Amino acid sequence: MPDHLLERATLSQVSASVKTPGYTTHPTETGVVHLGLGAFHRAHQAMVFDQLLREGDSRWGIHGVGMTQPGLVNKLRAQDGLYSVRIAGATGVEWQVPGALWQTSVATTERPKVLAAIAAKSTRWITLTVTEKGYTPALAQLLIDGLRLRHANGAGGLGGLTIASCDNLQGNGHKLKALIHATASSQDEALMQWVDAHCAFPCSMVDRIVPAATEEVATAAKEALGLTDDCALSTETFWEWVIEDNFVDPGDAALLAKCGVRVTNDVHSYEEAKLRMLNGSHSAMALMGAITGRPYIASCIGDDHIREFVYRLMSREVAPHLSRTDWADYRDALIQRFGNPYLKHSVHQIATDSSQKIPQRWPPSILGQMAKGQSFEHHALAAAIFLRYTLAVNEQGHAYTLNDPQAESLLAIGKDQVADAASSLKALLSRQDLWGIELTRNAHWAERVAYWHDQVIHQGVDATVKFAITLDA
Ligand code: CS2
Repeated sequence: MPDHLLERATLSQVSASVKTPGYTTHPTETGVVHLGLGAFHRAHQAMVFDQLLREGDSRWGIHGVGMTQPGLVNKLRAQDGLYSVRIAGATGVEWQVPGALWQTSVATTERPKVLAAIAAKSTRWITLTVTEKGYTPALAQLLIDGLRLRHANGAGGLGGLTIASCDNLQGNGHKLKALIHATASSQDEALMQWVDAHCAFPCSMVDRIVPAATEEVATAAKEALGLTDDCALSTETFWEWVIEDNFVDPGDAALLAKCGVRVTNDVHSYEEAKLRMLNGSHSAMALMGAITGRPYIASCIGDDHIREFVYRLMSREVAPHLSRTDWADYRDALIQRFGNPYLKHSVHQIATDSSQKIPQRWPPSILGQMAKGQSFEHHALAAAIFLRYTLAVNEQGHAYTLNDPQAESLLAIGKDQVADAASSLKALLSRQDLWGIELTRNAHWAERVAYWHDQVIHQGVDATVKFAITLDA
């Protein structure tokens, strides 16, 4: 097998079984600036834009911005923005090389390039996947500076932008717009008026399971492509993108819809179902897996008691508060998706930033159950498991790292939990940033988490989960 790198010059050598762009990947004029060039964007939105480019609409080439790490951007540059994606589902496996990534830059070291891209005439959209913890004043300042440049260039007739947050946050478009307004200085008043009048901030729900790249996938890519690909990704067949019908160019709605994107005025019901069912179960399983030594989500859902736990969590405690009525089908499909053997989705990857994820994923269901006087035992057990996770050592005695902006405070809370459970529980459950004000004041919640924590510490996670699913609560 030749040891050539996947790049524009070698694209024609890619094995015929692999779907390749089939259009000229354009070097400079891009239509979308994407902030947060992680695996997710490259296997989700970049593939939707690839579809639009395939249909001959050249306005969807991406300028991808890595927020901090130059490593991935350098690798992608060496490959002219090309990379392969293994798509695995019930019907088998296929490989595709999307071609939408035309330009790249790193926000920390190439800021002027990013600002110029936001201000460029050809740019129509900004999309963002900067993760939950990325919604900072620094992000807003980057956008404000880019928009200021665009506004200043506006004499030449530049329009506003559709700015679509695609992170797992409820009401993500509203949150981004509010953050920009809160960060803008008094000198930016005219700019903010222009932003309000000419830019659109649609809310979005995005869904596709895309684990971080691994060596195993790179090896499989070499086999499938006949070329070396240092940026190969693996994902599932399923994908969903639901976006609010709120665009600067109203014509974009029909174009996206044609590619399978759901354009609607009711993103909220999709967001809440996805965050609480998919992501809520993901966080619970990830923490269980980290403690019990299961490496992947598929290894968790593959065990009957964990699958039953997740099924009950979704059916009994999440579903009653959703406005999406087809939740039973959604739940069953999720359980299938979690079991996809190709994904090898690391529990430690999902447990990363738990302090930023849990607030969106669990409290709304817990509060919903409380309001109806219904049981929240599954979530209480999940919260107890989260506390056990902060011990940073699994049940086999192996230490693991807590990758979390709150790691220091969580480790301090968790370290004495075996000897002094009451203090750790009190410290964790009084954190309003995690649970919200109402839950921190709820004695019944605290009592149930303490009950499950005692079980987890003394019986272990598996025995406790097995016991929990025998309860009819
Ligand atoms: C996961 C998500 O890492 C995580 O926290 O729950 O990345 C999840 O895989 C995606 O939201 C699926 O759409």
